[in-house]
Amino acid sequence: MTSVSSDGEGITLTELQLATRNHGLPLEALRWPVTPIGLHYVLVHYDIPQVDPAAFRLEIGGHVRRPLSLTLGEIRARPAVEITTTMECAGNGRALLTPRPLSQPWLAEAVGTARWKGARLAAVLAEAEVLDGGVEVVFTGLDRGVEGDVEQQFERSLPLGETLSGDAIVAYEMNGQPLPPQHGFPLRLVVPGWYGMTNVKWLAGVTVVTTPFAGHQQAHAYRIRLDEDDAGVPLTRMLPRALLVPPGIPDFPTRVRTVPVGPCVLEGRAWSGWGPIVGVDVSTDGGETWGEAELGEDEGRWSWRPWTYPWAPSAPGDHVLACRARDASGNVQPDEPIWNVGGYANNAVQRVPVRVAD
Ligand SMILES: Nc1nc2c(c(=O)[nH]1)N[C@H]1C(S)=C(S)[C@@H](COP(=O)(O)O)O[C@H]1N2
Ligand SMILES: [Mo]
Repeated sequence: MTSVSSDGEGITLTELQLATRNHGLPLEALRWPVTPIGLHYVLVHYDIPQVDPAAFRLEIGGHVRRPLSLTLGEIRARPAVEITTTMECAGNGRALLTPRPLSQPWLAEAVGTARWKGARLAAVLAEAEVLDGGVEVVFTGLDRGVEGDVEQQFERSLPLGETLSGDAIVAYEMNGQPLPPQHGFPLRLVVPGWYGMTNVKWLAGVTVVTTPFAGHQQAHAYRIRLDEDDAGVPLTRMLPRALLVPPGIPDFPTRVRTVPVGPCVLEGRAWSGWGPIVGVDVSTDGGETWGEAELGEDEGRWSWRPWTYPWAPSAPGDHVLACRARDASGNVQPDEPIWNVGGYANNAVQRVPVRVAD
């Protein structure tokens, strides 16, 4: 059961413990089109497993004609694809909800973009020959823990159609290097456009099933539930979000920004799992008035899109900067979040207070 903070309560030790294990993208790292490995956000529910690559096998089974047991060498020997993909945790924005659901307390930084290289999932499944009657594919990680009083491995499923038609890969490289331990060494699933939890790390099992998977991460977690009695709807693709690189210089430790009077260029990136970004609006007065940002180069279907917005504050004073993205499916970012039990999918507009000084 997810519980919430009491009214006005600061971060709890439980949340702090998660926040020191997992980390976000420092927002200034939005400047890189592909996030350097150590700056990509990390989210691990249980412990990072240590995996012996020589003994490792990926088991593909369940409702298939030819179960496969593949070594890393056999997976690497297949035709490789490399995709640049923006990945965001479904819990991004959770700590800005009131009351605050008690879990990893993300603000806005649970995102990153990487070049993932691997073998096409659809090709691997084709080789195993999925039998008639298969409805979903379950992806099992090697990491084990207890969640909702249930001992489990981290496991999630996808509808069979998504796995056969989509761009999903089983990835063994990130930014040209073997996966680092925290990002799933030696193998992880990458499903472009879907929220982070879909991308099962330390992937060891791919199982075709004939009834929908009802494991904890599917049937209980990662659903938008408006209260504890609500069965909810599953989270799938990432809603649009724009983030800006906080301009100027930060105060230590509060991180309040100071920007000099005069012209500057605000910059950031925007993404959506529901279609290309078609526009980004920027406000320098806390959302009262908006102007349209200029979109930068399109770096590919699944990669975030850069944007810039010129600004020229002429006098000292306090401002609240804000930005919001629109995608080709007509989704826009809301001003206020919709509260839900798990604290998911809060893509309300980012607000960055800055102090303009002489
Ligand atoms: N096996 C396993 N896979 C996992 C997780 C996990 O805890 N165990 N966390 C998921 C979640 S919630 C997210 S947001 C992404 C984070 O991926 P990253 O740490 O590579 O950024 O991995 C997903 N895959
Ligand atoms: Mo996540």
